[in-house]
Amino acid sequence: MSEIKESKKRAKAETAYFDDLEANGFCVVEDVLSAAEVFDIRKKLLAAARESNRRGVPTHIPSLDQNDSNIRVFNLLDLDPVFLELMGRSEAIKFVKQLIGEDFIVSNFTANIALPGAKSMHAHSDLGIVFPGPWLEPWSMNTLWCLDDIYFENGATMYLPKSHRIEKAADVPLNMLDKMLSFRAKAGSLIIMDGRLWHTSGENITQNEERAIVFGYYSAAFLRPQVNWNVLLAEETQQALSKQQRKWLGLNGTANTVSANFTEGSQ
Ligand SMILES: O=C(O)CCC(=O)C(=O)O
Repeated sequence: MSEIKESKKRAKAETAYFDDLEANGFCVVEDVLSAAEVFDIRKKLLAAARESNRRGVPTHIPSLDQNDSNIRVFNLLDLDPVFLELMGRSEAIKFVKQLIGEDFIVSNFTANIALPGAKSMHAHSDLGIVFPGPWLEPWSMNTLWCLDDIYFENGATMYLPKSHRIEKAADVPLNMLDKMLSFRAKAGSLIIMDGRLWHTSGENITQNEERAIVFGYYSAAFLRPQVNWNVLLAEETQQALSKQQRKWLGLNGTANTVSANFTEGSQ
């Protein structure tokens, strides 16, 4: 295929993703990570989980999960540089800019590995966690890096269709769990999820299938991030960051007026 045809095809596909996001509050982009990348990142995620426990940050959080079959890994950006790379992957950032705009920050970067026996957490919208509402615009969004094939039986994330249109808590249906559907995606896919979409982790009812997903959560720069990167990132990690990464993590003096760099020195 000629280069022009190839780029027209890409532009058409991109428009379809943006249309999906607008209509459904999510889109699934397949084959973003190669099989080798999935293998490598998954291996590093398991090592990060071990290191997190070693540092005293447990991977089972009883207030989030009913049992220890959900392995939660927090502060991934401090645990392996591969996650800093994921944070800045152009395939994700183009959606962040489309949905939120140029002034965004990285609000959190975590993973959840659902092992057989994993149960669902409380249903929520990610924007609802950082902003009480009204939820009028996609001021935040999640990127779901699928490190396994994900589907109903192995606990794929479940979502409430069209719930990105819900503007206030009073309009969330009481029986939303009955109406939820599961994402379905191949390992290596990137799911883009509008921060307003209500969702929960699915139950893993398989005997021996694991479901690992890395969640990169971005929000408008005027919202406080879910975590305080100044505290969480080790000095060594912070020293190695690029100017761009520092900005996205709100590490500069102008924390939530990202486009104003007037207090920064040249780094
Ligand atoms: O693991 C999942 O499928 C969803 C996780 C989630 O929504 C969260 O950790 O806030």
